[in-house]
Amino acid sequence: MTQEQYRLFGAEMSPYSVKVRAYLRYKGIPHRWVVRSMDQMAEFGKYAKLPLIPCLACPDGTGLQDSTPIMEKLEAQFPEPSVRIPDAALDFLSALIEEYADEWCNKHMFHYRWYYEPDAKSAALRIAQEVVPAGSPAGAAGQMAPSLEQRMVPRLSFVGSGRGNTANAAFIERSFIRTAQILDAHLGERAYLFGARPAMADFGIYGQFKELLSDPTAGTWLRGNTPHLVAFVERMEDPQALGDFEPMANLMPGLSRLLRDEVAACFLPWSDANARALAAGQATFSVHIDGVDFTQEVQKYHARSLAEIRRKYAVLREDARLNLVLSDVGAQRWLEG
Ligand SMILES: N[C@@H](CCC(=O)N[C@@H](CS)C(=O)NCC(=O)O)C(=O)O
Repeated sequence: MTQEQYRLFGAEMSPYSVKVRAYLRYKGIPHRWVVRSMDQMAEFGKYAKLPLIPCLACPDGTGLQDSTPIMEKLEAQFPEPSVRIPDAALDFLSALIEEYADEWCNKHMFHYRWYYEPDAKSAALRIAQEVVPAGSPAGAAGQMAPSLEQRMVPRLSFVGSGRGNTANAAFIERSFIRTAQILDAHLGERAYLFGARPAMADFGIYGQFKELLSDPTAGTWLRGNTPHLVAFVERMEDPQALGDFEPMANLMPGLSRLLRDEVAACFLPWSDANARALAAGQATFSVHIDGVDFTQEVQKYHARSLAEIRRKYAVLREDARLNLVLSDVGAQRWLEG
């Protein structure tokens, strides 16, 4: 390893880790991928303030965490090839879809990974295989997997899912199928979400769908129903610019569907209700979306990221083209906060 190299502590099973890895690859930033296995915990601990991956160890000895701020910070240092879109309105939509992917498509991902027993068993074994120390005896991962599964299944409640919570589970699956179908149609006409090169949004969507694709139930459905989305995930493993971003008029038919039916109809009202409940000191909250009363535990992190996307919108509040799109799809009121 050279002194100048970044090291990305992550895991193949972590959507935010593979998201940042794809970004580093696209930018051509020299880096080394380090699986945060049990024998890397001490090294990881030198850089990570929170026990979360990804964590980027920088050549100056500092550590960065949280995928979106990591990419924003690197973007300032390594401007080309840019993942920011010169059209400010489209660039905001890219940030909004990235936020949607990180915070809402993660519900799809986490639900499918742990809700059905065959998926949970498969995920637990694959995670165990990644984290067991090098040189462990054969069978060590298999021994570790059941306890991992036992620890993770109850965490379905963090995303509002849970075995026995059939109403929420059906809601999350409907949202997943709708999202995947909209993305598939949109990606049938272009290589990336905003045209012939990747933007911030692409990395967020890729991270969650790469994981969904690796899990038995969701992966089988995606392979059978959404070939363009599957090809996109494969392309994003090592993304290359193939041309330019497209103008707004070309992109809006597909993006409007995603923004209307998912971002504005489900994600933003849910995130707004979560932030309000947190401010009111509640432990759980309920919100009526997509014809369902969706109830779940309040989550602190989502409130912070909602505040951040609202801050980004406030900067562009006078952008008439952006406001037209956001009001047309029903997203504006949620962004005004
Ligand atoms: N908002 C964070 C989320 C990071 C996160 O939730 N990471 C998960 C894995 S995907 C994690 O580290 N969980 C605890 C663990 O695996 O030990 C980001 O974008 O980086």
